[in-house]
Amino acid sequence: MCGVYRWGAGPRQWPIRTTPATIRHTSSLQIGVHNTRTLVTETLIVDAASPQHKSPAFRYLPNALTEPAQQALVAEIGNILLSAPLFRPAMPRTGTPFSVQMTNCGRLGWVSDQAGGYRYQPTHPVTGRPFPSMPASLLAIWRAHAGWAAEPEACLINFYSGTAKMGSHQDRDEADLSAPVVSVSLGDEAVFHVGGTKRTDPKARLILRSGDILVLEGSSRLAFHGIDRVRTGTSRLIPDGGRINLTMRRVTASTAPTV
Ligand SMILES: O=C(O)CCC(=O)C(=O)O
Repeated sequence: MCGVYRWGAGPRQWPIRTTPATIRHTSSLQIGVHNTRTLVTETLIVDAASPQHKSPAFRYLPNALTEPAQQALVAEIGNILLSAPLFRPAMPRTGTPFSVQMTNCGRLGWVSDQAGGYRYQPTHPVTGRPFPSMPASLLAIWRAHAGWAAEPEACLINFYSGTAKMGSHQDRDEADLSAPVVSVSLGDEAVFHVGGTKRTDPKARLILRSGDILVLEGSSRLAFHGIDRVRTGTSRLIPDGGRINLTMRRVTASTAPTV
C-alpha cells in the first residue's frame, strides 16, 4: 500500500527495558522514584497535609523503550495510519471537536462523537473498516508490563500537534475496570497530570518523554488524568514533530487477571 506516512523503518525486534520505576503517592504525599530519570522539573505536588488527597499509585517506567524500539514503533503506527487514518473525535452532546486526533488498532477502538458519545466499536468511524490488528511489538509491551494475562483488545492512538492537549478524564468506558491501562509515549515531551478518583482531587504532574511507559492500575486505574500541554520541538523521533500516545486497554471482562 502506498501512502503518506514514511516514518522510516526501524528494527522489528523490540528491546524492551524492564526495570520499573514506581511512583507511589503515599499518604504523606512523598514521591519515590526508583530510577535515575527525573520525575519532573515541573512536579506540582499537592499540599502534603491535604486530607482530601486520594493517593493513587501508578507505575511509571521512564525510558522503558530504546531509541530503535521507539523508531520501529513509529514506523508501525505509520503503517496503521495508512488504513486507519487519524480522525478528530467530538464531545458527546456539544459536538465540540477534540484538539487531539486519534485512531486505533486492535479488535476494538475508542471513538466519540456528538450522536453516539464515548464508546468502543470494531470499525473506524470514517472509513467504516475494521481497525488494523495490534502489532506484535505492542502486544510484547503489554505482556512485559501489564501484569495481566488477557491480551489488550484496543489500542487508542492519540496524536498531539501544535497546542493539542487532553482534558482531565477517567478511562471508564471499558466493561473491565480492573484490568490496567498501559500507556506509551513517543515524540515530544508532555506535561501529564494525575489525581484521584474525584475530578477535584489534587493532582501530581510529571513530564512524559519519548519511550516512557505509564501503567494505570489498581487504585490509580480510575484516577483522573490528562495532558496539560505538549512541549513542541523537544523530540526528533517523529519526522514532522508532535507526540504520539498509545494506550492499550482491555474492553470486555477478562477471566484471567494476573500473569
Ligand atoms: O496522552 C497521554 O499521555 C494520555 C492519554 C489518555 O489519557 C487517554 O488516552 O485516555
